[in-house]
Amino acid sequence: MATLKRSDSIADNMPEAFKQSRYHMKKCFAKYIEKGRRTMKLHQLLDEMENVIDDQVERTRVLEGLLGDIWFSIQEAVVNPPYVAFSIRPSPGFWEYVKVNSANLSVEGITAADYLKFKEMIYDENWANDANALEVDFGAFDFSVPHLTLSSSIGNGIGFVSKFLTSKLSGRLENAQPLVDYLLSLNHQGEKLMINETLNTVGKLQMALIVAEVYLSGLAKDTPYQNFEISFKEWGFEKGWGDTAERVKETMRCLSEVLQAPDPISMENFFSRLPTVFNVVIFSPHGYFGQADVLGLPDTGGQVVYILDQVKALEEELLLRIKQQGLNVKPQIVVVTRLIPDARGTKCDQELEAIDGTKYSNILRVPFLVENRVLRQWVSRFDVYPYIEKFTQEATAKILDLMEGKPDLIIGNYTDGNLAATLMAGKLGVTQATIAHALEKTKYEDSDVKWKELDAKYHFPCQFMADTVAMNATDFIIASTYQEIAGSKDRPGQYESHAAFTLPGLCRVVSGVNVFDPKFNIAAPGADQSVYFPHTEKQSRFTQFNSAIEELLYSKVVNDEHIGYLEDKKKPIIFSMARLDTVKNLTGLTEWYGKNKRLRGLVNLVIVGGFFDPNKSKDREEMAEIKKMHELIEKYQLKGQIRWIAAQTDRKRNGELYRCIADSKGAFVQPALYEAFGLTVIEAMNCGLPTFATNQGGPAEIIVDGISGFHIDPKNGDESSKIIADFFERCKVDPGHWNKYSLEGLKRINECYTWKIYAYKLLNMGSMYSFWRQLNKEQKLAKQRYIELFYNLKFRELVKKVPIPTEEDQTPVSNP
Ligand code: UDP
Ligand code: LCN
Repeated sequence: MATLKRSDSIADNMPEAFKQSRYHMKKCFAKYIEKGRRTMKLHQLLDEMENVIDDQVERTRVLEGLLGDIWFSIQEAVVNPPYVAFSIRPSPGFWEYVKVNSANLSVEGITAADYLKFKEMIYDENWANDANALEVDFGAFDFSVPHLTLSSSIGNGIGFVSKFLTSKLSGRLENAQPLVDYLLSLNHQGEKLMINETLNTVGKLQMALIVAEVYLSGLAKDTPYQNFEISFKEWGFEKGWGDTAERVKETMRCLSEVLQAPDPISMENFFSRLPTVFNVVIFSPHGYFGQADVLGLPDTGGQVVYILDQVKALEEELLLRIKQQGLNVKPQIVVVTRLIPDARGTKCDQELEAIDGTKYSNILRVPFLVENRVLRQWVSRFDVYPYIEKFTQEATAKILDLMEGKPDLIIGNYTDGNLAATLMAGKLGVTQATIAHALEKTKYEDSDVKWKELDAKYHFPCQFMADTVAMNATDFIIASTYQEIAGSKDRPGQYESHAAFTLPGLCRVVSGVNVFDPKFNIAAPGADQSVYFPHTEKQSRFTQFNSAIEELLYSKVVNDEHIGYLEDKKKPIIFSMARLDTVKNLTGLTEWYGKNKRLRGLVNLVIVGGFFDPNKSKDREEMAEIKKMHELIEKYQLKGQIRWIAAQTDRKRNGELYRCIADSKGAFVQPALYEAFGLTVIEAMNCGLPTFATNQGGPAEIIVDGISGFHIDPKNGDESSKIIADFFERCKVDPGHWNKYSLEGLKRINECYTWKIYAYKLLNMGSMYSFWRQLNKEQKLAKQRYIELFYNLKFRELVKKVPIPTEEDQTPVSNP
C-alpha cells in the first residue's frame, strides 16, 4: 500500500490518496460543506466521516495507507463551499496547505498566506478580500541566517551554531578573523580581557599562543596568573584565560585547536570559558514578584519560583566561572519587576530587595505609571501592556545607574518581560534571551481568529504581537521542553503555533517565527533540592512543620485555610496543588474523584489552591473555579474524603507537605488541561511521590509514561481516574510497586531536571550567541528596523485599547 513520502508534497500525494476511496471521500466532502462556512478540527472531520461511512471495517480501510497518513496529519480544515482547505502537519515544524474542491476532489497546493485569507473569510470577509490588508512577514529577513532542517534537531540551536561556526571559521587563516575581532572587543567596564591590539590578526594570535603554551609548560600547574601576568601582557594577552597556569594552558590549547582546525566540541568548550557575562538583567514585570507570601496568588506561580531558583543557580555558576577565569569581578543579577503600592502584605512595595541565598543579586521594583500617576494595585497579566514601555524606560535608567554601565545579558520572562527585554536590549545593544513559561496562544482554542470575541477579557492581539516581536528580536530563546517549541507528533508546539496565524481585521502573520531557527534551545529548569528532597531523607526533614501539617491535613476544623476533612486517616492521599485557574483543572480532578467510587474507596483527595470566598477574588477565572469547587463538593458529597486547602505560600512547608503525602504512600496528580512545563510535577518527583500528570504539554516530556510516572488525559476523566485507581489497587497487594515509581521518578529528575545543568547551559548560550549576533549584525539590524516599525505603527495602537483602572478602582484587596 502507498504511504506518504517526505520527498513529495501533500498536494502531489492527495489526488492519489483520494483515488483509493473516491466514492466515500466525495460523500464525506459533501457532508463537510453541508453546514456552510466553518472551521473544523480533526476529531470533527472524523466524527462526520463516521456518519457518512457507518461500517467500521470500511472506515478503517478508507483511512489506511496514504490517505490515513495525510488525514491524521490534518490540524484544521476551513470550509468555504465548494472548497475545503486544510492545514496539514506531517511532522513537527513542517506545514503544508491545500485546497480541495469538494465537487471533483481536485487538489491545489496553496501558500500559508492564501490559507489564512481563506480562513479569514469566515470571520471578516471584507478584510480577507482587501488586497492591502496588512501582512507581516518576519521570515523575509531570515535569508542570510542558516536554519536547521530536521525536526529532531529543533531546540538544539547551540549545537547547530557551533557546527556552523566551525565551518565558517575554518579553511583559510583569515576566516577566523571575526573571532579575533570578537576577542579584541571583550572587556569588563572598559578593562580589556583576553587579548589586546598586539594580537590583532589570526597569525599573530596563533604564534603567541604557541609561545605562551611552551612558557606555561615550564610552570607548576597551580602557579597563579598574577605571577606571569606582566609577561603575558607584553605578548598581548590580557586577563580572563584562567586563574592558574594549568587553566590558562587548557584555554589556550582549546583556542589553538579552534584556530588550527575547528570542531564543534572545542568551539563550544572555548566559548564556555570566555569571560563574556558578568551582569544580567532579568525582567518579570507582572504579578506579585517576591520571595515570601506571593505564591498561589493569581498570575504568581511557577514563574516566580523559576526565576528565584534560576538566579541562585546562575550566580553560583557565574562565581565559579569568574574564579576559574582568574578575574576579580562581582557578578550582578537584577530581577526587574513592578512595584505595587497595594502590596497585600507582601514586600512588593519595596524598591530593592536582596535575593535570599545569593551574594550579589537583587530584586529591583519599578512602578507602573499612568501619565505620571503610579498605578497602585495588581493588574492581571492580560492587562499589563499599557505600562510596559514607560516601565522599561524607567528600569533602564535605574539599571545603568545600579550596574554602573550596561548589562551583558538581558533575559525576559513571559510576554510582558520579553517585550521589556526587547525594548531595553534594542536600546542598549545588548545580547537578549527570552523565556516564555507559557505562551497563551495555544491555551485558548482559536484565540487568534476569535480575538474580537475575547478581547474584552484577554487582549490577545497585544499579547500575540508582543510575543512575535520578542521572538524575532531576541538572540536566543530558552525553552523548558521540546514540546514547548515544536509540540509532539499530533500537537503543534507553543512557538510553532506562531509560524502563521491571523488576527482578522488587524493583521495576517504569514511568517511569525520559524522553529528551525538556531536561536531555539532547550534548558529545563529544576526544583530547589534543599527544599524538595526525598521523603526518605529523614535527618533533613523539616520537622518543625509536623504539627502544622497534621492540622492542615487531618483536623476537622473548617476555617479560612481549609475546608472539608478526611474521615479515614489511614488511606493514602492523592494530592494536587496549583493556582485556581481554569486551565489547571483542579475542579476536573475533583469531579473525576467524585465520580469514581473505586478510587474514593482507595484514597483521600487533598487539593491546595485558591481560597474559598469567590467575592474576595479579583481574578475572573479564579472566581468561577472557586464556585465550581464548592458545587462539586456538594454534588458528589465529598465531605469526609476531601480536604481543600487554600493557596500556600511557604515553600519550605510545601516541600514538607509533599513528603508527608509520600509518607501516606500517596501520589501527586497534575490534571491540567494544558501545562506549559509544570514545576509542581518535578517538585513532587523530587520528594519521591509517584506522579500522574497531564499528557498535554511539558509533563508529557518530564515523565516517561509507565516508567517514571504516568500520563493522564485531562479530557478523559474516567480513563484517568481508572489509571490512578489501578495503581493504588496494585500497591495494596504489592507494596514494592509504590517504591518502584517513587525511585524511578527521582532517577529521572537527577538525570535531566536540575538547576546545575540549566545554569551551565544558559551561560554557554549567553557566550555563544553574543558572538553569533555580531556575525549576523546586518541581518539583525534590518529585522530590528522592521520590528520597530511594526511596534510603533501597530502595537502601540493596540495597547491604547486596553483599559486602565481609575483611581477609584484602586481598592486594596485583603490577602487570601
Ligand atoms: N505553588 C505554591 N502554592 C500554591 C500553588 C502553587 O507554592 O498554592 C507553587 C508550586 O509549588 C510551584 C509553583 O507555585 O512551585 C507553580 O508552578 P507550576 O509550574 O506548577 O505552575 P504555574 O503556576 O507556573 O502555571
Ligand atoms: C508557567 C507555567 O504555566 C508552568 O507550566 C511553568 O512550569 C512555569 O511557568 C515555570 O516555567
